[in-house]
Amino acid sequence: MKRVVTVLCLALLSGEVWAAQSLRVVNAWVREAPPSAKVHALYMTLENASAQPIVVTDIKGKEFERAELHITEHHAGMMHMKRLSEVSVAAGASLEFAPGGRHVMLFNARQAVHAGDQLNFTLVLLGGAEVPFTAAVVKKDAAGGAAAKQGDHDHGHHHEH
Ligand SMILES: [Cu+2]
Repeated sequence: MKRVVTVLCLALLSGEVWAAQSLRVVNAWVREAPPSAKVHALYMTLENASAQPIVVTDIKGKEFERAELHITEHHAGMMHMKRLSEVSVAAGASLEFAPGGRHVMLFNARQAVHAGDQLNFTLVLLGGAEVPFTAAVVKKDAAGGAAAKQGDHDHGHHHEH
């Protein structure tokens, strides 16, 4: 029995490494918020290059006290945010975190966050493997602002207070 357990553990371990190596985080960005903001939002695209689904169970942000996987839903004209216990990226597919949908809610920045900063995050996968990545802080005005790039709004739209 002990031997069976050992073999299972080894299989799980190699599975973890493989999953961590197959998941890529692209276009990760954090929306710049007013200095008084208690929360920030992180957006990104997760790409699964493998032939099996990869499940993300948690996320950690070095510069924040807490980070949660969230989704914004619309019910009868009302907007709700719901915490997700996990997200699954299908085999060979990508999963988008974008304004108005999935996002990572970041609570209580340990220090001021400014456009241009690079922040450090770690995705935790089912089984415990971790995928570190960085996200740039970007200043964007409206929700979405798909065309907005870093530097596009450096002409007086500062939110000082
Ligand atoms: Cu949220």
